[in-house]
Amino acid sequence: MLNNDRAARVRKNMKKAGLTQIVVSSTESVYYLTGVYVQPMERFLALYLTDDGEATLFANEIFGLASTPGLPVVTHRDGEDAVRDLAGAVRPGTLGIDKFLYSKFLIALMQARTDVKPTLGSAPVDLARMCKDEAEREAMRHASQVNDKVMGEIQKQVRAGVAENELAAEVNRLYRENGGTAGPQLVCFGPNGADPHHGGDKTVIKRGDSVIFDIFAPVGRYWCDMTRTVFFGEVSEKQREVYELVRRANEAAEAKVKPGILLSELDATARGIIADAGYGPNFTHRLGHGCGLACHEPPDVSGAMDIPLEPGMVFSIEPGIYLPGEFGVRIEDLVLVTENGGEVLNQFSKELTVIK
Ligand SMILES: [Mn+2]
Repeated sequence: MLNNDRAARVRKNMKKAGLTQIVVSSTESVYYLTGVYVQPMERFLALYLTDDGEATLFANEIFGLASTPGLPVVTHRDGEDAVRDLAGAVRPGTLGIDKFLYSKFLIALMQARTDVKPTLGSAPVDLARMCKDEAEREAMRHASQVNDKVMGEIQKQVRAGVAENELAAEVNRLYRENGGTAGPQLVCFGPNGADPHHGGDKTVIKRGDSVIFDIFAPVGRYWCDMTRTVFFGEVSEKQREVYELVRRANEAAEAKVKPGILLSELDATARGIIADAGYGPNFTHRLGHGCGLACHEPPDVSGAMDIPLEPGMVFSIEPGIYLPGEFGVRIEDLVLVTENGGEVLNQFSKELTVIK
Protein backbone atom coordinates (compact mmCIF):
# COMPACT_ATOMS: atom_id res chain seq x y z
CA MET A 1 0.00 0.00 0.00
CA LEU A 2 1.40 3.37 -0.96
CA ASN A 3 1.65 5.71 2.04
CA ASN A 4 -0.17 8.68 0.55
CA ASP A 5 1.04 11.29 3.04
CA ARG A 6 4.65 10.34 2.51
CA ALA A 7 4.25 10.03 -1.27
CA ALA A 8 2.73 13.53 -1.32
CA ARG A 9 5.76 14.91 0.52
CA VAL A 10 8.09 13.17 -1.92
CA ARG A 11 6.15 14.56 -4.89
CA LYS A 12 6.38 18.04 -3.44
CA ASN A 13 10.15 17.59 -3.14
CA MET A 14 10.25 16.29 -6.73
CA LYS A 15 8.59 19.47 -7.90
CA LYS A 16 11.16 21.59 -6.03
CA ALA A 17 13.96 19.54 -7.59
CA GLY A 18 12.45 19.80 -11.07
CA LEU A 19 11.89 16.05 -11.33
CA THR A 20 8.75 14.53 -12.87
CA GLN A 21 9.75 10.87 -12.41
CA ILE A 22 12.04 8.98 -10.04
CA VAL A 23 13.17 5.41 -9.40
CA VAL A 24 13.37 4.49 -5.70
CA SER A 25 15.33 1.32 -4.96
CA SER A 26 16.87 1.36 -1.49
CA THR A 27 15.24 -1.11 0.90
CA GLU A 28 14.53 1.61 3.46
CA SER A 29 13.12 4.11 0.98
CA VAL A 30 10.82 1.53 -0.61
CA TYR A 31 9.66 0.53 2.87
CA TYR A 32 9.13 4.16 3.84
CA LEU A 33 6.79 4.69 0.91
CA THR A 34 5.03 1.33 0.63
CA GLY A 35 5.43 -0.68 3.84
CA VAL A 36 7.08 -3.39 1.73
CA TYR A 37 10.39 -4.43 3.33
CA VAL A 38 12.62 -6.47 1.04
CA GLN A 39 16.40 -6.79 1.01
CA PRO A 40 16.84 -7.76 -2.65
CA MET A 41 20.57 -8.56 -2.41
CA GLU A 42 21.73 -8.78 -6.07
CA ARG A 43 18.19 -8.94 -7.44
CA PHE A 44 16.02 -6.08 -8.70
CA LEU A 45 13.46 -4.06 -6.75
CA ALA A 46 12.37 -0.56 -7.73
CA LEU A 47 9.45 1.75 -7.09
CA TYR A 48 8.69 4.02 -10.04
CA LEU A 49 7.05 7.26 -8.92
CA THR A 50 5.80 10.14 -11.07
CA ASP A 51 4.71 13.64 -10.12
CA ASP A 52 1.22 13.03 -11.61
CA GLY A 53 0.21 10.08 -9.45
CA GLU A 54 1.75 6.94 -10.90
CA ALA A 55 3.38 4.52 -8.46
CA THR A 56 4.41 1.04 -9.58
CA LEU A 57 6.66 -1.51 -7.94
CA PHE A 58 8.96 -3.60 -10.16
CA ALA A 59 10.20 -6.71 -8.38
CA ASN A 60 11.57 -10.18 -8.80
CA GLU A 61 8.67 -12.59 -8.29
CA ILE A 62 10.68 -14.47 -5.66
CA PHE A 63 9.94 -11.59 -3.23
CA GLY A 64 6.28 -12.67 -3.19
CA LEU A 65 4.85 -9.18 -3.69
CA ALA A 66 2.55 -9.89 -6.65
CA SER A 67 -0.63 -9.31 -4.66
CA THR A 68 0.31 -6.24 -2.64
CA PRO A 69 -2.98 -4.41 -1.90
CA GLY A 70 -3.13 -0.83 -3.15
CA LEU A 71 0.05 -1.01 -5.19
CA PRO A 72 0.50 -2.28 -8.75
CA VAL A 73 3.41 -4.72 -8.90
CA VAL A 74 5.13 -5.85 -12.11
CA THR A 75 7.20 -8.98 -11.60
CA HIS A 76 10.01 -10.64 -13.49
CA ARG A 77 11.76 -13.97 -12.94
CA ASP A 78 15.33 -15.01 -12.39
CA GLY A 79 17.01 -15.33 -15.79
CA GLU A 80 14.84 -12.66 -17.39
CA ASP A 81 15.99 -9.12 -18.13
CA ALA A 82 15.31 -7.54 -14.73
CA VAL A 83 14.95 -3.94 -15.95
CA ARG A 84 12.89 -4.73 -19.08
CA ASP A 85 9.53 -3.74 -17.59
CA LEU A 86 10.81 -0.59 -15.92
CA ALA A 87 12.52 0.40 -19.19
CA GLY A 88 9.15 0.02 -20.89
CA ALA A 89 7.38 2.19 -18.32
CA VAL A 90 9.58 5.25 -17.88
CA ARG A 91 8.93 8.37 -19.89
CA PRO A 92 11.40 10.14 -22.19
CA GLY A 93 13.48 12.89 -20.58
CA THR A 94 15.03 13.31 -17.15
CA LEU A 95 14.66 10.42 -14.71
CA GLY A 96 15.78 10.69 -11.06
CA ILE A 97 17.73 7.60 -9.96
CA ASP A 98 18.19 6.30 -6.41
CA LYS A 99 21.82 6.65 -5.31
CA PHE A 100 21.76 3.00 -4.26
CA LEU A 101 20.52 1.52 -7.56
CA TYR A 102 23.22 -0.87 -8.74
CA SER A 103 25.10 0.40 -11.79
CA LYS A 104 24.38 -2.93 -13.54
CA PHE A 105 20.69 -2.02 -13.55
CA LEU A 106 21.21 1.66 -14.31
CA ILE A 107 23.47 0.93 -17.29
CA ALA A 108 21.03 -1.66 -18.65
CA LEU A 109 18.24 0.90 -18.34
CA MET A 110 20.33 3.55 -20.12
CA GLN A 111 21.13 1.15 -22.94
CA ALA A 112 17.47 0.19 -23.34
CA ARG A 113 16.24 3.80 -23.28
CA THR A 114 18.62 6.26 -24.92
CA ASP A 115 15.85 8.89 -24.81
CA VAL A 116 15.96 8.90 -21.00
CA LYS A 117 18.46 11.09 -19.16
CA PRO A 118 19.28 9.69 -15.70
CA THR A 119 20.20 12.09 -12.95
CA LEU A 120 20.81 11.60 -9.24
CA GLY A 121 17.30 11.47 -7.78
CA SER A 122 17.49 10.45 -4.12
CA ALA A 123 16.95 13.90 -2.65
CA PRO A 124 13.12 13.96 -2.78
CA VAL A 125 12.88 10.78 -0.67
CA ASP A 126 15.91 11.59 1.50
CA LEU A 127 14.45 15.00 2.40
CA ALA A 128 11.09 13.45 3.26
CA ARG A 129 12.73 10.75 5.40
CA MET A 130 14.88 13.36 7.12
CA CYS A 131 11.90 14.87 8.99
CA LYS A 132 10.22 12.07 10.92
CA ASP A 133 6.44 12.01 11.20
CA GLU A 134 4.68 11.25 14.50
CA ALA A 135 4.73 7.46 14.09
CA GLU A 136 8.43 7.56 13.28
CA ARG A 137 9.22 9.82 16.26
CA GLU A 138 7.55 7.29 18.57
CA ALA A 139 9.52 4.45 16.98
CA MET A 140 12.78 6.38 17.46
CA ARG A 141 11.94 7.13 21.11
CA HIS A 142 11.20 3.49 21.75
CA ALA A 143 14.42 2.29 20.09
CA SER A 144 16.50 4.68 22.21
CA GLN A 145 14.70 3.57 25.39
CA VAL A 146 15.77 0.03 24.55
CA ASN A 147 19.29 1.32 24.02
CA ASP A 148 19.35 3.00 27.46
CA LYS A 149 18.35 -0.32 28.98
CA VAL A 150 20.98 -2.31 27.06
CA MET A 151 23.67 0.23 28.05
CA GLY A 152 22.76 -0.18 31.71
CA GLU A 153 22.89 -3.96 31.51
CA ILE A 154 26.17 -4.15 29.61
CA GLN A 155 27.99 -1.81 31.97
CA LYS A 156 27.22 -4.23 34.82
CA GLN A 157 29.24 -6.86 32.97
CA VAL A 158 32.50 -4.92 32.84
CA ARG A 159 34.88 -6.98 35.01
CA ALA A 160 38.49 -8.16 35.26
CA GLY A 161 39.41 -10.66 32.53
CA VAL A 162 36.61 -9.76 30.13
CA ALA A 163 37.38 -9.36 26.39
CA GLU A 164 35.91 -6.76 24.01
CA ASN A 165 34.22 -9.39 21.84
CA GLU A 166 32.56 -11.04 24.86
CA LEU A 167 30.90 -7.74 25.74
CA ALA A 168 30.00 -7.09 22.08
CA ALA A 169 28.29 -10.49 21.87
CA GLU A 170 26.47 -9.77 25.11
CA VAL A 171 25.24 -6.41 23.73
CA ASN A 172 23.71 -8.30 20.80
CA ARG A 173 22.10 -10.84 23.12
CA LEU A 174 20.56 -7.98 25.09
CA TYR A 175 19.24 -6.36 21.90
CA ARG A 176 17.60 -9.59 20.79
CA GLU A 177 16.04 -9.98 24.23
CA ASN A 178 14.53 -6.49 23.84
CA GLY A 179 13.22 -6.64 20.26
CA GLY A 180 16.35 -5.47 18.48
CA THR A 181 18.61 -7.07 15.90
CA ALA A 182 22.28 -8.02 16.24
CA GLY A 183 25.11 -6.14 14.54
CA PRO A 184 28.82 -5.32 14.71
CA GLN A 185 29.01 -3.53 18.07
CA LEU A 186 31.95 -1.26 18.90
CA VAL A 187 33.51 -2.11 22.27
CA CYS A 188 36.97 -0.59 22.67
CA PHE A 189 39.39 -0.88 25.59
CA GLY A 190 42.20 1.60 26.25
CA PRO A 191 44.35 2.38 23.18
CA ASN A 192 41.83 0.60 20.90
CA GLY A 193 39.44 3.46 21.67
CA ALA A 194 41.74 5.84 19.79
CA ASP A 195 40.43 4.25 16.55
CA PRO A 196 36.89 5.60 16.15
CA HIS A 197 35.73 2.47 14.29
CA HIS A 198 37.59 -0.24 16.20
CA GLY A 199 35.33 -3.30 16.50
CA GLY A 200 35.31 -5.62 19.50
CA ASP A 201 38.23 -8.09 19.26
CA LYS A 202 39.99 -10.43 21.72
CA THR A 203 41.61 -7.61 23.69
CA VAL A 204 41.25 -8.19 27.43
CA ILE A 205 40.46 -5.31 29.76
CA LYS A 206 43.22 -3.71 31.88
CA ARG A 207 42.95 -1.60 34.99
CA GLY A 208 42.90 2.08 33.99
CA ASP A 209 41.41 1.45 30.53
CA SER A 210 38.81 3.69 29.05
CA VAL A 211 35.92 1.55 27.79
CA ILE A 212 33.91 2.84 24.83
CA PHE A 213 30.52 1.29 24.12
CA ASP A 214 29.18 2.51 20.77
CA ILE A 215 26.08 0.36 20.46
CA PHE A 216 23.44 0.46 17.73
CA ALA A 217 20.73 -1.75 16.28
CA PRO A 218 17.37 -1.57 14.56
CA VAL A 219 14.52 -2.06 17.01
CA GLY A 220 11.60 -2.89 14.77
CA ARG A 221 12.60 -0.94 11.66
CA TYR A 222 14.12 2.12 13.34
CA TRP A 223 17.65 2.41 14.66
CA CYS A 224 19.07 3.45 17.97
CA ASP A 225 22.72 4.55 18.31
CA MET A 226 24.40 5.67 21.52
CA THR A 227 27.96 5.85 22.87
CA ARG A 228 29.16 5.99 26.44
CA THR A 229 32.72 5.89 27.75
CA VAL A 230 33.48 4.57 31.23
CA PHE A 231 36.72 3.72 33.03
CA PHE A 232 37.82 0.45 34.57
CA GLY A 233 39.34 0.37 38.05
CA GLU A 234 40.70 3.90 38.13
CA VAL A 235 40.79 7.10 36.09
CA SER A 236 43.85 9.31 35.49
CA GLU A 237 43.79 13.10 35.63
CA LYS A 238 44.27 13.25 31.86
CA GLN A 239 41.40 10.80 31.24
CA ARG A 240 39.21 12.85 33.53
CA GLU A 241 40.09 16.10 31.76
CA VAL A 242 39.43 14.63 28.31
CA TYR A 243 36.19 13.01 29.44
CA GLU A 244 34.78 16.22 30.93
CA LEU A 245 35.77 18.13 27.80
CA VAL A 246 33.95 15.71 25.48
CA ARG A 247 30.96 15.75 27.77
CA ARG A 248 30.89 19.55 27.74
CA ALA A 249 31.10 19.55 23.91
CA ASN A 250 28.27 17.02 23.69
CA GLU A 251 26.01 18.92 26.10
CA ALA A 252 26.73 22.35 24.60
CA ALA A 253 25.80 21.16 21.10
CA GLU A 254 22.66 19.43 22.38
CA ALA A 255 21.59 22.57 24.24
CA LYS A 256 21.62 24.50 20.95
CA VAL A 257 19.25 22.20 19.12
CA LYS A 258 16.15 24.02 17.88
CA PRO A 259 14.54 24.72 14.52
CA GLY A 260 16.40 27.32 12.48
CA ILE A 261 19.91 26.71 13.88
CA LEU A 262 22.30 25.47 11.19
CA LEU A 263 23.66 21.92 11.39
CA SER A 264 27.12 23.43 10.87
CA GLU A 265 26.64 25.58 14.00
CA LEU A 266 26.18 22.46 16.12
CA ASP A 267 29.41 21.04 14.73
CA ALA A 268 31.22 24.34 15.31
CA THR A 269 29.96 24.54 18.91
CA ALA A 270 31.32 21.14 19.91
CA ARG A 271 34.49 21.49 17.83
CA GLY A 272 35.21 24.95 19.27
CA ILE A 273 35.12 23.68 22.86
CA ILE A 274 37.48 20.81 22.03
CA ALA A 275 39.82 23.00 19.95
CA ASP A 276 40.02 25.70 22.65
CA ALA A 277 41.39 23.07 25.02
CA GLY A 278 44.05 22.08 22.49
CA TYR A 279 42.51 18.81 21.28
CA GLY A 280 41.16 20.04 17.93
CA PRO A 281 43.33 17.68 15.81
CA ASN A 282 42.14 14.74 17.93
CA PHE A 283 38.46 15.21 17.04
CA THR A 284 38.77 13.59 13.65
CA HIS A 285 35.19 13.13 12.42
CA ARG A 286 31.96 15.05 11.86
CA LEU A 287 29.84 15.74 14.93
CA GLY A 288 27.04 13.40 13.90
CA HIS A 289 24.73 11.81 11.36
CA GLY A 290 21.03 11.46 10.72
CA CYS A 291 19.43 8.25 12.00
CA GLY A 292 16.13 6.55 11.25
CA LEU A 293 15.33 3.60 8.99
CA ALA A 294 19.09 3.53 8.33
CA CYS A 295 21.65 3.95 11.11
CA HIS A 296 23.43 6.57 9.02
CA GLU A 297 21.25 8.71 6.77
CA PRO A 298 20.88 12.41 5.93
CA PRO A 299 21.50 14.90 7.37
CA ASP A 300 25.22 14.99 8.13
CA VAL A 301 25.98 17.08 11.18
CA SER A 302 29.19 18.61 9.87
CA GLY A 303 30.86 21.93 9.21
CA ALA A 304 29.84 21.69 5.56
CA MET A 305 26.08 21.54 6.27
CA ASP A 306 24.79 25.09 6.26
CA ILE A 307 21.16 24.00 6.36
CA PRO A 308 18.72 24.82 9.16
CA LEU A 309 17.33 22.28 11.61
CA GLU A 310 13.69 21.37 11.03
CA PRO A 311 11.19 19.71 13.36
CA GLY A 312 11.31 15.93 13.01
CA MET A 313 15.01 15.63 12.21
CA VAL A 314 16.78 12.98 14.29
CA PHE A 315 20.56 12.89 14.39
CA SER A 316 23.46 11.95 16.62
CA ILE A 317 25.64 14.36 18.58
CA GLU A 318 28.86 12.43 19.12
CA PRO A 319 32.03 14.40 19.76
CA GLY A 320 35.16 12.39 20.51
CA ILE A 321 38.81 12.81 21.36
CA TYR A 322 41.23 10.16 20.13
CA LEU A 323 44.77 9.91 21.51
CA PRO A 324 46.72 7.26 19.55
CA GLY A 325 48.53 4.79 21.79
CA GLU A 326 46.67 6.05 24.87
CA PHE A 327 42.85 6.05 24.88
CA GLY A 328 39.72 7.53 23.35
CA VAL A 329 36.54 9.13 24.63
CA ARG A 330 33.28 9.52 22.71
CA ILE A 331 29.83 10.45 24.03
CA GLU A 332 26.84 10.11 21.73
CA ASP A 333 23.12 10.68 22.00
CA LEU A 334 20.36 10.79 19.42
CA VAL A 335 18.45 14.06 19.41
CA LEU A 336 15.02 14.81 17.94
CA VAL A 337 14.32 18.35 16.77
CA THR A 338 10.92 19.37 18.15
CA GLU A 339 8.71 22.33 17.20
CA ASN A 340 10.58 24.64 19.57
CA GLY A 341 13.72 22.87 20.77
CA GLY A 342 15.40 19.52 21.03
CA GLU A 343 14.51 16.25 22.73
CA VAL A 344 17.49 14.09 23.69
CA LEU A 345 16.30 10.55 23.09
CA ASN A 346 18.92 8.91 25.33
CA GLN A 347 18.54 9.29 29.06
CA PHE A 348 21.51 7.18 30.12
CA SER A 349 23.81 9.03 32.55
CA LYS A 350 26.89 10.90 31.34
CA GLU A 351 28.40 11.28 34.84
CA LEU A 352 32.02 10.15 34.81
CA THR A 353 31.85 6.51 35.86
CA VAL A 354 34.66 4.32 37.18
CA ILE A 355 33.68 0.67 37.31
CA LYS A 356 35.49 -1.07 40.17
MN1 LIG B 1 26.60 7.17 15.61
